[in-house]
Amino acid sequence: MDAKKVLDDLKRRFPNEVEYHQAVEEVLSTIEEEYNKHPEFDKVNLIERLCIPDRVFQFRVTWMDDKGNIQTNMGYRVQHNNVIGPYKGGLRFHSSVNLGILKFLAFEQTFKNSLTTLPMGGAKGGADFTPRGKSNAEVMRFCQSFMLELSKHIGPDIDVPAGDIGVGGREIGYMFGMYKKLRKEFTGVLTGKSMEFGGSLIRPEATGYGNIYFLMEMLKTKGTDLKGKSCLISGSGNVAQYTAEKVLELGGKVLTMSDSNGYIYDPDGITTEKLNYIMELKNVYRGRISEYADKYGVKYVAGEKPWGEKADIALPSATQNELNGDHARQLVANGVIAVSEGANMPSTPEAIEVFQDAKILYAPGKAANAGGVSVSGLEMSQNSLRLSWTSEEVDNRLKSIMKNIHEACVKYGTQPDGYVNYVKGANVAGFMKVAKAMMAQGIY
Ligand code: NDP
Ligand code: 2IT
Repeated sequence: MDAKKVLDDLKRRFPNEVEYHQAVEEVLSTIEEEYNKHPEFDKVNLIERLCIPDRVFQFRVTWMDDKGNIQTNMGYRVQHNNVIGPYKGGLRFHSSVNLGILKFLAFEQTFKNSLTTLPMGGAKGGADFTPRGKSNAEVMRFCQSFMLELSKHIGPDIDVPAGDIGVGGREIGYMFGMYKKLRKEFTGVLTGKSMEFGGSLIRPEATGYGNIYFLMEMLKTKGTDLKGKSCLISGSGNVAQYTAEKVLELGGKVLTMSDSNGYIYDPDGITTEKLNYIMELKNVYRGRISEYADKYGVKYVAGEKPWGEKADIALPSATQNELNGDHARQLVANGVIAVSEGANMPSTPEAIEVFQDAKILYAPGKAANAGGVSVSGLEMSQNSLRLSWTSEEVDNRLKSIMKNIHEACVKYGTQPDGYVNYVKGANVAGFMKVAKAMMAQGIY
């Protein structure tokens, strides 16, 4: 593999898509050795075919706000690869959304979904629309207009979207309703649905819980667990909330949570009661995390990330590139023993290098946060069966999937000195399955 040429070609063809370049560069640098053991891959230019999405849809979304003004946003769906199953991946609604970000997310999703062992290809979509600050009626009109276009490209055996930043149960419900009306069919075309119409138990919890199940597997390799360990969590959305819930259940202490304006630091730890307040604040009132500091009289740091605080474990659960080299050095200096990513690509390449040089436990998002899409896969199975499983059944399957992903990382990522490079492990394991399926399906 000529990794430099592949990357240079991508940069020439898709200039300015920096997050996409970043994600591809990380994967190429870690799979190169394994790839080169298979000369048959290079003969069919497999790597370039795997790096470039199968197709990309872009469309204008027009909707009317509550004042009667006509608003436009850009909508997208990136269908990256479907060799192991229908395209699958979330929708992100946030003002920062652009094609480069969605291409990085769809690329990552392909490897992540391969790791889950379930039959799902990779995709991602969304719009540069932020639900925050909009009324329910505005969000509904936006979702309906978005689905008017998206519905042409998705289907239960074609492409199955779900949530991501800015897209939760409310948005999925509005989009599902519109798809059903347009197509006159009731199918499992979206996951993350409410329980009343085909959603799976544990799907809201799955990404956060799954990250902690993965973390527990990593800690086990060091003969330890979460009891008495302090954790820094960034974000206060879906992933962060259920990460915190599982940390508390397993005896850990949560010191911080954040949003895009700043973070709160609670030296006594966020208790279950305080977490319930955050859930209501964020999911019902859609308020700011600073209100927690006002209510409980703790420190709020505006405009900063929580990574300067001292703790045993860091769980980035907000967004990409939210933890840089300086943050990583600070965490390591403060004695962090593990970093497990709930968000997608939250650590910069420099930060990853710092963690790996310090030989701490470091799990990349595509392994550690795969629990969300795994339970989406289980939701698809339940929809196909027209049955629903109990919480316990779904949770047990989630636990065993996270354990399997951990084992795959150890298998492919253990270095001669015994250190597990989870980035390499996840990338190689995810890649090999997709590559073998691509080889079997011919050149097209
Ligand atoms: P939510 O929209 O529920 O929450 C996002 C949280 O991150 C909010 O606290 C938000 O703050 C904060 N945030 C968002 N953008 C930024 C930014 N640019 N800078 C700082 N903070 C930011 O999203 P999720 O919890 O679902 O997603 C969080 C991460 O987890 C994302 O990286 C997502 O891709 C990843 N993920 C999500 C999965 C899922 O099933 N939902 C599955 C796997 C990964 P604010 O309210 O101020 O915007
Ligand atoms: O990044 C992710 O894995 C998600 N946002 C979840 C995707 C899904 O289809 O459940």
